[in-house]
Amino acid sequence: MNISEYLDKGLVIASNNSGKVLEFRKYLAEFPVQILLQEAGLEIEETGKSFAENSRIKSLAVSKLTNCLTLADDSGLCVSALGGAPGVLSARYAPTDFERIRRLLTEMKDSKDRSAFFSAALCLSSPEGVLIEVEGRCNGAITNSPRGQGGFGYDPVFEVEGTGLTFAEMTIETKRKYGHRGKAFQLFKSKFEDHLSNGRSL
Ligand code: ITT
Repeated sequence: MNISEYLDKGLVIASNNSGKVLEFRKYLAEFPVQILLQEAGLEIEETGKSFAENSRIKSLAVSKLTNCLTLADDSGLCVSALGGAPGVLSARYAPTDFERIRRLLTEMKDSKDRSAFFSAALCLSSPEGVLIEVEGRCNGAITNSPRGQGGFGYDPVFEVEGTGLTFAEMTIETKRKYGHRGKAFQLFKSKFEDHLSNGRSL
């Protein structure tokens, strides 16, 4: 099957995170493709040591399960004063967004160095294998307390370098411009368009 034939069946977003799914829906709106979601509650074990490895694991597993083209995102926050933590364990840092933020601010309490970055690794697979892998990064700093109502996850405590705003104080369009996922998607988009125009067999 070639990529267009697969796309006729839709594109699965391999994520249980509604914040990520909302961003991808916006990003993919310019492509004439039906967005599908993976089965609710499906959990693929993330055994990788990097965002890229985990993204590939999720993308390949869900693509094989659904027999559809599948886009996965593995992302997280790396904090200098915490030696890069929570990193690939960002989702497992505590049970809820609220508790994850509380733990982060508690562990950062006395740190003068607030620098941190977000990374997002995207992987597109067909059931036959990986097609596209890209990664985007956004530098910033951990705030002393949460600010803003938008976004999801750690957004209220991450101030984006050069903007004075947390992700939660940005519109989804501005977050796309500066953010790790938006930057990764820009790289993804040009590769995806190449695949579509070449109509390659997969
Ligand atoms: P899926 O694996 O099902 O996609 P997840 O939330 O478990 O969902 P990850 O394993 O990639 O996703 O964990 C990423 C963690 O980092 C999770 O706690 C997110 O809320 C957080 N995160 C990722 N991108 C973020 C963003 O743009 N803003 C704020 N927090 C983000």
